[in-house]
Amino acid sequence: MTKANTGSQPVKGKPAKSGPEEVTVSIGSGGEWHQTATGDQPALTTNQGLPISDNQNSLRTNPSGPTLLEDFILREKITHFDHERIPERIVHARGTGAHGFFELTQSLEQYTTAKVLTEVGEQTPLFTRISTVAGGSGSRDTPRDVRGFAVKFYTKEGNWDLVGNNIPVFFIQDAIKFPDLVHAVKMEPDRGFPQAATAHDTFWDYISLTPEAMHMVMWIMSDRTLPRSLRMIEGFGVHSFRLVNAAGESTFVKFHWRPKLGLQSTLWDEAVKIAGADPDFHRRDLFEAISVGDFPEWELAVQLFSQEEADAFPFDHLDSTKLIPEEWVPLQVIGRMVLNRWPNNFFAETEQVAFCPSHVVPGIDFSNDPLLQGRLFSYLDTQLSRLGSANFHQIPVNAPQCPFANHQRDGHMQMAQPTGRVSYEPNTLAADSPREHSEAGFYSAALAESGVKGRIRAESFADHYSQARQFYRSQSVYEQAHIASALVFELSKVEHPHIREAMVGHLRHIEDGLAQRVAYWLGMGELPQAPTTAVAVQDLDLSPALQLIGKMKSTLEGREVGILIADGSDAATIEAVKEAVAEAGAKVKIIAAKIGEAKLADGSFSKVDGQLAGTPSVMFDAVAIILSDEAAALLGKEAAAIDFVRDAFGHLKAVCVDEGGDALLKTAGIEADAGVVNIDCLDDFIAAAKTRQWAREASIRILA
Ligand code: HDE
Repeated sequence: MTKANTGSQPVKGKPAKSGPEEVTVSIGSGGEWHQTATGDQPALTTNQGLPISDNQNSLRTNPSGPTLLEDFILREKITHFDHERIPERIVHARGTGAHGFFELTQSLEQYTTAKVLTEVGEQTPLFTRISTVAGGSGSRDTPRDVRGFAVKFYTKEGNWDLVGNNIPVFFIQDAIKFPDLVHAVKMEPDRGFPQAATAHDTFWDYISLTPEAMHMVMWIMSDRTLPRSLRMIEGFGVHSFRLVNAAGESTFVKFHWRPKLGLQSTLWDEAVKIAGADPDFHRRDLFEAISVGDFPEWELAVQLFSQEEADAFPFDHLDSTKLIPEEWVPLQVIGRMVLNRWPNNFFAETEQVAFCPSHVVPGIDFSNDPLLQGRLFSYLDTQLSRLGSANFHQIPVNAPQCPFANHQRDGHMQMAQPTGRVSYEPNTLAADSPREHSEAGFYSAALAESGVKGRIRAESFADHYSQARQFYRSQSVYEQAHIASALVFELSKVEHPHIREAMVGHLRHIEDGLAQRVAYWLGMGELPQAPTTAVAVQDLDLSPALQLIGKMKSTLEGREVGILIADGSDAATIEAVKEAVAEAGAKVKIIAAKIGEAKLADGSFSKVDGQLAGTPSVMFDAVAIILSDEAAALLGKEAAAIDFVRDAFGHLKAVCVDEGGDALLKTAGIEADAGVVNIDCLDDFIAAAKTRQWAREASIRILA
C-alpha cells in the first residue's frame, strides 16, 4: 500500500512505495482527504504531463512559513483557473445545447441545390442551442424574454447555421440600431440591475422612441416569452432568405421550427415562482428528457414565395418587423430535427459553439434585409473576441464534419499542422493542394443592384402598427388579457411617467381597448395622444395561427403530474392515478412533506420523489392530492401545502382529489370548478390535465 500520510507532520519528500496497487484514501496533516492512483487509474499530472504527488498542499518551507514562488504546480493550476472564463455572449449568454440530427422528408430540389434540403432520408448531424437574450450566463431560465433558437447543421457541403428566435419578428429594421437596443435592455450601466428583465426605464424609453418595435412588443408581452419547456417552443429564421436552384433561379424562404409536443407556456406568476424553485428549470427539463430517451423533436417547415408574390404583400418581405401570415403563404413541412445527445461537456460545446448567420451552403443565400446584412458581419466579429482566436472553427463543436482545406495558416491557438512549403493559391508547387471548385463552389445569387448611395430606410418599411394590430386582434380573450397585464407589469416598473405615456400612445394605434386597459391600471387619468404615423394603420385579416392557445396540443406527452401524498394516503388511489397518467404519456412525481417514504393506509410504502417545500406545484402541469383526513387536517396548517393547491388552481391546472384532497382545497379557500375532478372520474382528470383551465381564469383574475 502506498504510504499514507496519517500523522501530524506534512509529507516531506517522496513516500516509500510498497505493496499492491490500490486506491488509498488517507487524511493529510490539514485534515483533507488524499486519493492515491492505482495501476488502473491515470496519474494526476500537470498540463506538461508531470505526475503530481500531492494535490492538497502547496510548497512551503515549514508549517507556518510562506508559500514558495517555486511551486510551479500551484502556479500552473491557479493560473489556468484564473483564465477559465471567457467573455460571455453580449446577448444570448444563458443557453442550453444538445446534439441531434436533421432528417429531410421532402426534397426542395426545384428550389435549391443544397444537399441538406434535397437528399430525402439523409440525416445531417447538428447542434442546437436555445437561449434567453437579456440575462447573463448565470441568470435564470424563466424570465419574460425571447428565446434564441440556433441550429448548426454539419452538412456535407459545410456548416449551415440557422440562427433564429422563438418569435418570428424582431424589434428593429436596421442592424445599426442593435447596439442601442441591447444597451437599453441590459442592466442599467450606473446601477448594474435589473438582471434578465425588460421591466425598467431604459428599455421602455428606447422602445417608446422606436415605433417599428411595436409588433415585436406584442409578441414579447404575450405568453410566448414564458415557455413551459424548451421542447415546446417554435423557432423562426425570422428573415427572408433565398434558395437558389441549379438554374440559378432564386426563391424567397422563411424557416419555421414546430415542436412535436405543441406549444405550451406558463403564466407570469408561475414563471416567477419557477425561477425561485428551480432557476435551471428549462435546462434540467431538456437534460432529463434526453437522458431518458424522450428525444425532443421539431418539424422544419418553409414558406416559399417569389419576388412577384412578395411585391404583392402589403408590407416589405425584407423588413424583419413583419411576418408572412401562414394563411397567406402556407407552411410546407420538409423534415424533422431530433435532439438525442447531451453534450459531453457544457463549456467545450454549449459555451464554445459559435453560430454565424453568414455560414450558409451552396443553394442557400441571403436576402437584402438590412438587419440580416448587419448580422452577416457581427457574428464572426463577436466570435473572434469571445473565443479569442481566428481558429475558433477548429474547436470540435464548430468544426465542419465534411473535409475542409484552405491556405489560412497560423494564428492564436492553431491546432492544425499543415505540411509542405505551399500555403498559397494558385500555385505550381503542390499539385494536391486545395483549389477553387467551379461546380461545387458557392455562388451568390446573381442579382442586379444599382442606386444612389445613402443612409436609406425604404418607404415600404414605414407601417409599424398594422401587423401589431393584426397580432393583438388575432389572440384569444385570455391571451389579450395576458398581453395587457404584462404591459401593466412592465410599465409599472418604469419610473418616468413620460415613458409610460409614450408607450400607451403607441398602443392606441394597435387597439384603443388595449391602451385603455393599460392606462387604467397604470392610473393614468386621460389617454395620451397617439404619435403621428407616416402611413395609415391597416386592418389586416385576422390570423388565428398567431395564437398560442390555438397551437397548444391537448396532450400529456412530455408533461409531468405531481401527486401530493402523506402517511395514511390510499395506496390503490395513488396507483390508479399513476397508471392513468403514465398511460397518457406523462411523468409522475410523488410529493410529500417528509422525504424518503410514506407509509400508506394499507401498510405499504410509497417512495417520495420530492419534498413539498422544495417541489411546489409550479413544477407540474397538473396535480393530484391524495390524503387521509388526518393528513389533510395537518397539511391545512402548512403554508407550503396551501400554496401547492392554491398555485395549482391559480395557474389554471387540473386538480384531482380524493376526500382528503378535497378537504385541503376547502382549507385553502378554493371553490371547485370543472377542472377540479374527483378521483372517481379519473378519465375526466386526464382530459382536463391535457390542457389549461382557461375558463377558470375569469374567476381568479381581473381580465378587463
Ligand atoms: Fe443575434 N447576436 N444579432 N439575433 N443572436 C448574437 O452572437 C446581432 C438577431 C441570435 O446560441 C451574438 O455569438 C446583431 C436576430 C441568436 O450562440 C451577436 C443583430 C436574431 C443568438 C449578435 C442581431 C438573432 C444571437 C452575441 C441585429 C433572430 C445566440 C453572441 C442586426 C433571427 C446564438 C454571439 C448562440 C447572438 C448580433 C439580431 C438571434 C453579438 C448585430 C434578428 C439565437 O453577434
